[in-house]
Amino acid sequence: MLETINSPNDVKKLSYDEKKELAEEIRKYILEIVSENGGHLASNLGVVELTIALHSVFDVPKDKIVWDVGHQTYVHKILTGRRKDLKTLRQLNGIAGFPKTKESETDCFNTGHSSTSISAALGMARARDLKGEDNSVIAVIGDGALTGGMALEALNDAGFSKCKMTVILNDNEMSISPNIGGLNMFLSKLRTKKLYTKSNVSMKKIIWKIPIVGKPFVKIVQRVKRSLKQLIIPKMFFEDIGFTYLGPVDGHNQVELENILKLSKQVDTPVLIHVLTKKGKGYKIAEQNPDKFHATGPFNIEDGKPKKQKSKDYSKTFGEKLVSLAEKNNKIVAITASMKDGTGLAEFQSKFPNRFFDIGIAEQHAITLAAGMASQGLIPVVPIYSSFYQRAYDQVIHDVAIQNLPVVMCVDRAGIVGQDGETHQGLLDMAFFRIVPNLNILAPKDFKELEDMLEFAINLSKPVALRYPRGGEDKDIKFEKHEKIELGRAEILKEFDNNEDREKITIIAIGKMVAKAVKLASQYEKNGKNVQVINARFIKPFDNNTVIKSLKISKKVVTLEDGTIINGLGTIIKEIIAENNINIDIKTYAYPDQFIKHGTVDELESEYFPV
Ligand SMILES: Cc1ncc(C[n+]2csc(CCOP(=O)(O)OP(=O)(O)O)c2C)c(N)n1
Repeated sequence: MLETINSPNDVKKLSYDEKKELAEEIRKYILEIVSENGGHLASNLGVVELTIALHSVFDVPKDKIVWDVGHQTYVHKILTGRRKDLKTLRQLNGIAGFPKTKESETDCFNTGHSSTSISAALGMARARDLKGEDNSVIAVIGDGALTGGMALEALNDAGFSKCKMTVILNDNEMSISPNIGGLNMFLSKLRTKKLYTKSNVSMKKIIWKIPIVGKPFVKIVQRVKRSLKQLIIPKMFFEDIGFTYLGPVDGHNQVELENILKLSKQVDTPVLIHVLTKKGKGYKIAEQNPDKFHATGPFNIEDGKPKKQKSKDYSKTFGEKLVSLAEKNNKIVAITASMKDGTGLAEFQSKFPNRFFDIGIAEQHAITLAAGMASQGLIPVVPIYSSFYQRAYDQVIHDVAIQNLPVVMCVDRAGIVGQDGETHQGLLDMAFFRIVPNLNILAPKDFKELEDMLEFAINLSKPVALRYPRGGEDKDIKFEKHEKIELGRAEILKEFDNNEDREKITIIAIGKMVAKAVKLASQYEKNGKNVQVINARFIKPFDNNTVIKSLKISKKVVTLEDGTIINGLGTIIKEIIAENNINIDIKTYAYPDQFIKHGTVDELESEYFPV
């Protein structure tokens, strides 16, 4: 069956029995590929019937489907002519793990970060109306993504707009971990409200039995439905803010799904369809461990065990050190924006449940919440991935930095993250944080330095951004030296050999690139140069004195950093050279001013760094 599907038109021709078979084959195919390449498994297994239904009822690219986060688009890619290409999923020059307009005209909007779909879809719907066109616009958003502020801002606007559009709420009760929050409590009432579900089903039966005889009829039915629902559920949030609420519907029942989608097409105002799905559907091990199989590396299908054992990484090192510091200091609290496991906070949560806060996919709220706590004497530690810190930029400036509050902002996954690609690369944080007054910005060269820096940051009583990369330490370089961390002090890892005439070269690096600096130094030494290696440690305050001393006696300076070439370490050194009239050659290694595609960390680093 799968071999015959090359476009959505092929899906439209199938009977319901054939679609059932297709769904099974798609699950098998996705399982095979993700178990080889890694990727987002459980969310994709959960949306198989929903995606088949969408492509049965709507016509892409004329109709627009905006996938929130976009991690659940493997089925969509299979059905829109990329079945064979999916084998190259997330590989260098292969197809992306998220929607890409460049990849297919059926991907109408790029996503990767959560909670953007309703805004984008409303934008498309308004554009359609202004242009006098008549296509459908659909946002598909998970219950996790609905906890993000942007989604709520967009619901507020969309409901009031009266604009024709459909929001599909894909409710599997999970974010990456079990979903949290008041909205989740509200949704669970909708999921389980027996009375409501019953009446809804009979209402649907009435609607579907009567042939659709035009829009006026639908309007009357809507009005009747709304008043009935108001009687049954006193606070029908979605309806109250301007949406027609349809559902809940079983997200694995092909017939019901397609009927409700067809019905939604008849409504001229915003519609929200509440679809209940099971994360990991069809693969028992993922159904039982949906959080573990949200995103996974390669694994054995038979037992779900990873093909490669995960070694210790920076996030785990951070988590363990935080627990040991929190044991001695009860002012320390930890906040996560729905990324407890990814950021290494699981142990903290189990040891200090009262001091741990999972606040939903809400990075902006996380930072202002932390600022509020810090204003009352607590020491909030907030690990968020670098690319998601982009969301909280104004909160870092307005709520933390201006008030000089002691929030420890841990910038996890800083630098290249690899196969999630351009939306997830953490290449901008040094550049955008550097210009924020009052902020202290640090990056460790290895695990031990991360532990020391975390302790330093917690005791500093000032705003700190502490950045560290995805993965583990450098495989080749083991650092023996770990000088005490002092504010704004660099560490000289290797001094010049004195009394020598060999050409002097200063190599300055920060974070994980310090290991590369050491390797580069030995290459230069083999070529007869006299090299000094400086571990900058701080981007801000920067250790001008140590660096100027070294630059003044060098012929050349080389900088290495895992961030954009603009406004990072290289820029700092150029500023120092210009301001102090130093006559020196400079070579900067950093990422170019571009969005960096997907590929493994090693593949991408070797493309941009010499060692
Ligand atoms: C701004 C932002 N923060 C965090 C993430 C990481 N993230 C990716 S998917 C996800 C959970 C999404 O849950 P939901 O929307 O319910 O989709 P599901 O996977 O359950 O289908 C999270 C937290 C992200 N992509 N964007």
